[in-house]
Amino acid sequence: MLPGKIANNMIIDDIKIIVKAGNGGDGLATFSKTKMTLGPTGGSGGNGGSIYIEGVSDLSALRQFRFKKEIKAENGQGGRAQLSDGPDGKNLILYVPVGTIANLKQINSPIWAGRSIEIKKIGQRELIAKGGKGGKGNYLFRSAIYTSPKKYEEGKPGENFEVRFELKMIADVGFIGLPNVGKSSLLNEITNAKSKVANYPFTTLEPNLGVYFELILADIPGLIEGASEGKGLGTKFLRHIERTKILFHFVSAESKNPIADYKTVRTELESYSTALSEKPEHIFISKSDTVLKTDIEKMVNEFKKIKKEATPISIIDEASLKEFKQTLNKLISEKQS
Ligand SMILES: Nc1nc2c(ncn2[C@@H]2O[C@H](COP(=O)(O)OP(=O)(O)OP(=O)(O)O)[C@@H](O)[C@H]2O)c(=O)[nH]1
Ligand SMILES: [Mg+2]
Repeated sequence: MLPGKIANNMIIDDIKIIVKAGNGGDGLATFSKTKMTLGPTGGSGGNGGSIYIEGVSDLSALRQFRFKKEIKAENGQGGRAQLSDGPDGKNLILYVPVGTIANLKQINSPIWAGRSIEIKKIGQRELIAKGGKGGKGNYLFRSAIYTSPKKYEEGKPGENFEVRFELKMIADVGFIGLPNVGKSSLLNEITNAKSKVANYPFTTLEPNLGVYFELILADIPGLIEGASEGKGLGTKFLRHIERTKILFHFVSAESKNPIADYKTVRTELESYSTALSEKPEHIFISKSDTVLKTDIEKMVNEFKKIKKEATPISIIDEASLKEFKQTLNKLISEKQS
């Protein structure tokens, strides 16, 4: 793929846009044409349209902003004669994937110290830029003394912000490990996911989610030594599992040194984030069908020596899959309690 080109199926997980809520319409100062009265008849301006964000299940929803970097809501229209108020500008709703955090700052301000809004649920709607209020027309300034006021208000400007949308998926379980250890294969086996599988490293270029009853499982691209310095695909995908409750760490039975593999990934995790490295973790020895039972036992014992419990698993071993599902079921019941 050419640098800078984005494949159609890629998830956009970090994108900046400008939002401009509509300005309020000006109030009008006008008078009744009837000679007898000369009373004020200027209507008020309409309110500017506001901009909201709303959570949807479509993880690729941020793609709409790839080419549309500035979103503007309608202005309120000016007040009219004969006590007629200007129409309000229409509100805009931007649909963003659940798990999106919107960070707001003033346009051109160097710091992102503004508001931060998180979308946690489908249908959750939050205001990000409020439309300006319409100005009052002169009719509203009339009083016993000022029967023919020339006064009117201008509409207020709508709020403008620079918004950075960051998608942090809300998965319950994060699959980690070196490339080619069978993470995607297992995700596909257990859930309805269609994560690409192949016998070479870095098959998975984007995080994939699978749903197992109430659990969301996230399969992320493989990590390698030096990932935290940008080697391989780097560690930027780790943020997709920052908020998972538990990590499933896969080490391939085909490896010559499973403990070293395990430690390599742990080192990368630790240099990325302490919070992530402190999450509970289950270790699995994947592709357990590829070696002899006695070799698997040896590997399990090696893990015991470093005080870790490792469970063998293979996508062609029904018993191990059943056990894997039981582990997931247990997580579901913990989630419910
Ligand atoms: N024999 C055997 N092969 C497996 C098993 N699980 C996966 N494989 C094979 O291992 C290879 C890698 O599988 P993937 O699921 O793509 O591995 P991955 O960990 O997602 O790899 P990356 O996306 O590159 O990080 C594929 O050729 C799979 O068919 C297993 O349980 N047994
Ligand atoms: Mg994969």
